[in-house]
Amino acid sequence: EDRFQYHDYYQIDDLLQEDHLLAREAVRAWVKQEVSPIIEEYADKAQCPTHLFKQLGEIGAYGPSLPETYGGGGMDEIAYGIIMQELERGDSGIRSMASVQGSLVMYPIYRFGSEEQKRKYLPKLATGDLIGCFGLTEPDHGSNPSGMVTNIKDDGDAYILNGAKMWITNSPMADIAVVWAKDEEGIVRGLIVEKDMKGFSAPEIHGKWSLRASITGELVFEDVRVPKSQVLPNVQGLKGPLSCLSKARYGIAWGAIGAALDCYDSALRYSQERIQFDRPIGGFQLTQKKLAEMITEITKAQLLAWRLGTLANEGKASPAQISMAKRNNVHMALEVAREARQIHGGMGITNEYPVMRHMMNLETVLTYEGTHDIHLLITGMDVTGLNAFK
Ligand code: TGC
Ligand code: FAD
Repeated sequence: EDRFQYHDYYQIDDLLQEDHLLAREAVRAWVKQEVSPIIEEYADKAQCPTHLFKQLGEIGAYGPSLPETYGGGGMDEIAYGIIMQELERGDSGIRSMASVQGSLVMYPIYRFGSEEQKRKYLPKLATGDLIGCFGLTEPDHGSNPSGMVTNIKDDGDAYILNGAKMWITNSPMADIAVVWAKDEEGIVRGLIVEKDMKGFSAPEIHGKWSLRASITGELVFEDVRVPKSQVLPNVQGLKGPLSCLSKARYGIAWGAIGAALDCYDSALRYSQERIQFDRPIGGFQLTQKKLAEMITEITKAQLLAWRLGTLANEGKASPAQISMAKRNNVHMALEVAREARQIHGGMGITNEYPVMRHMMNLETVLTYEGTHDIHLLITGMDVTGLNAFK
């Protein structure tokens, strides 16, 4: 049973608008009804609840802050963040389904695509009638995507695409893939590759102990003939994919708070109900230290996300500010999950409670969209002006 109660220790809700709160209530109710009752079973079986792709479209989880013209939600960046938070309260994998579709597939097509591409793909992506994935990472190039070897060669009215992508969320299910590849001059270009193009396959990656309810795969391109009309015309270079990552990282900075809140809430309730030495374990100072530090860190993360959201609404959130929030909030959530796991004692390692699942999920969230250490180096570069990568 989903007994989740929200926690807003610093009355941050007072800083939100009516439409933010309405969006939150709607997504929270959906998660409670559609995600919580099934998520442990899907995670246990390492299966993706694919029936939720359409439903996520119906609740407006795909591109909530993209303009309505092509099916986006027309809301602001704070609404987008809040929706990601509610989804990740359910499961990081469910939030992943939505952040990939909205920020990594719809956003690049919206921002860098031709009018024809926007009309063809965006409305169907917004409803979940089409599923997309985003291929940047390669087997030998993860943190350093500029080293990518996936490439395109000119062939008249098409490009011939060769290479492979690794760790791609949704890929085995996807109808289209936004793929980043180098042209003959070594310039990174974006292409929309369709599932049935000859020479393209997307095998599933098995054996994950994390994000088990999310489907992950490879993208393999063997002389795939991609018409030139499938190239995103309005961007060249790594700033194409990196600007999509900024959008997704922003959503994750909010999303991770959802996972942390679920763990804290479960631990708080358990600490009040679980009796040892004839008293609730929440009465022991050591348990209180854990809970007090958890809510302090959650509150700090909520304030960071809110301020980042107001900057994003003004178009002023810098990539380095987004990195700081992604890194801080995901790490915070992982620490909260670990402490919550301890408070639940032995029960904490079972799927009777959500904490171990969140904890395992957050190990991926700490790594994808730029690892914990890569974001630290981005902050380091921003404050010193010195680049540790080169
Ligand atoms: P660098 O020379 O720094 O930058 C190249 C160009 O890009 C611009 N730029 C950005 N633009 C927008 N947003 C950002 N965050 C940007 N970061 C950089 C930059 O200004 C430059 O523009 P220009 O005009 O001068 O060309 O590039 P670099 O090769 O030195 O890279 C630096 C580094 C290490 C920070 C970057 O490579 C990086 O962020 N690495 C981490 C890779 C990563 O995050 N991969 C994520 C893959 S996708 C994923 O994980 C999806 S999971 C989704 C889910 O399931 O939820
Ligand atoms: P590596 O880059 O090999 O890093 C290994 C370790 O070395 C890390 O700890 C890292 O911090 C450290 N390291 C690397 N360089 C430095 C340095 N300069 N200084 C200090 N330390 C360094 N990618 C996509 O493109 N699309 C997706 O949809 C997608 N979904 C994903 C889903 C899952 C479940 C997972 C696990 C990953 C996904 N990724 C996706 C890939 C993800 O973005 C990469 O895993 C991530 O960028 C790290 O790359 P890597 O795994 O190759 O690790």
